[in-house]
This record gives sequence, structure tokens and C-alpha cells, in this order.
Amino acid sequence: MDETEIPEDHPRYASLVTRHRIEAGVERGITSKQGLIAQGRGEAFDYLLGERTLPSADGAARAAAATLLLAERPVISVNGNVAALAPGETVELADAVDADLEVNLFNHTDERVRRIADHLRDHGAGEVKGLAGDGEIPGLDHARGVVDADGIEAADVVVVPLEDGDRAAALDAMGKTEVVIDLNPGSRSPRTADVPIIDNLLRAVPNVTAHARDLADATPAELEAIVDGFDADAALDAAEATIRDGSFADADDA
Ligand code: PTJ
Repeated sequence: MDETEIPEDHPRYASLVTRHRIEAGVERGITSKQGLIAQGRGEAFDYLLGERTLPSADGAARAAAATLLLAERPVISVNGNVAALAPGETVELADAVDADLEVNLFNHTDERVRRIADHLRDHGAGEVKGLAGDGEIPGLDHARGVVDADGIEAADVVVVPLEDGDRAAALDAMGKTEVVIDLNPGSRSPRTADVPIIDNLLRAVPNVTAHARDLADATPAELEAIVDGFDADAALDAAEATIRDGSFADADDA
């Protein structure tokens, strides 16, 4: 079934569209087969969170927007799942905060990097980094540590949606400020992040863009106040409490 054939009134419409996009990503050589498994894990957490943006995740998205607007060299890291699920939205976020886009893969192949870069360009991206591979994240084996010297290696702020825990820790050790988007509040990467956004990247990416547009005229002092007022541990705790309380069943109250 084509994405357009999924009836919009189907109770699991958003989930079916998401699955279809990941499946299509695998078929096009953009998403890895492991991406299907990651998607399944994500869906389970999304269900437990009520498939909505928690107020705490919205606060994190605003802090992420402020962090990106204050950054000197922000980079958004794109993997096979991000490229399949939200290519246009990711390009829009990069435009809104003047960030570079870099393809950075957990299961690296040059072919997949090229395909993802082309896919982002088809969705309006200008330059896409990740093809040079002339930099490194120290402390990781070669394939996992390959980045561009003028991209992630030189960045001050990195957005890493769906990042693996080891790489999140290695980026942290390099002194990067990290914005992580991940539906699992117990995962190591959001726990390492300066700004963990516990939300589906399909909702989180456009939400950060909306906050960035809203904050476009804010002064550096106003942006810094938003960053300083954000409490990463409280945001993680709020998501975890939602899952533990089973309050996802009351999603309409959010
Ligand atoms: O394209 P590559 O080679 O870079 O590989 C990308 C994946 C995602 C396959 C790779 O990084 C991987 O194996 O990731 P993990 O270790 O399975 O972690 C994926 C995390 O993302 C899990 O914590 C999921 O809950 C979460 N996740 C999955 N889908 C979404 C999500 N978080 C937010 N939005 C989603 N749509």
C-alpha cells in the first residue's frame, strides 16, 4: 500500500504512515535494516508517552531552539531513520537556525551517505556535509568515528536525533553541546545530552523549528535565560513518570 492510500481516519494513521516511510527508506537504500528495529522500539515508547508532545518535551524543544540560535557552528546530524521520516522538516530546521546538515551513520557505508545527501537535496537542502569524512570523533572505532573536519568535528552544538549511546558520550567528551531527540528517556544518549527532547522526531523537529521562528527576534540575554532555565533531569523525570504512571491513557488531558 502506498502512503497516500492509508485512510486518514484510521486510528493508527500516524503510526502506519511512519512505518511506511521507514519501509520505503529501506527499499531506497537510505535506511538500514536496523532502522526498522529502532523504529519498533521508538513506537513502543511513543505509545507509552501517549503519542503526544509532553509539556516537558515542548520546554526542551524551546531550550533546543534557543541553544541553536546562540550557537556559532551548529550542525544537525542526519541518519537513515531521520532521512526517511522527516527530510523536509530537517532541512527547514537547518534553515531556521542557520545550521549545517551532516550525514552521519552508525552503520556507515559511502553509498548510503551519498543516497541520504541526495535525498536531502531533493527536499531543498543546499550543501550537505558528511561526504568528506576527513575528521574524527576520538575514542570510537574508525567507521563509527568518521565525521567531517569542518562539520561535526568543528561544531559547538550538535543535534543528534536517535543517536547511539557511545557516540553521544564521545561527542560529550569532545565538549560538544548536544541536543538529542529520543523517545526512550532511559536511553544513554538523552541522558548524556545537554538538551534531551523525549518526543517523536516527527513532532520534535518541526516543534524546534516553530520555537526558533518564534524566538527569531529574541536577544542573546533572553535566549540565555531560556537555556539556563531548562532542567534536563526534570525533563527526563517527567517523561519517565508519564510512562510509569500509565498516564498515557489520559493523553487527551495534556
Ligand atoms: O542510519 P544509521 O546507520 O545511522 O542507523 C540509525 C539507527 C537508528 C538504526 C541506529 O542509530 C540505532 O541502531 O539506534 P538504536 O540504538 O536502535 O536507538 C534508536 C533510539 O531511537 C531508541 O532509543 C528508540 O526509542 C529511538 N527512536 C526510534 N524511533 C524514533 C526514536 N526517537 C524519536 N523519534 C523516533 N521516530
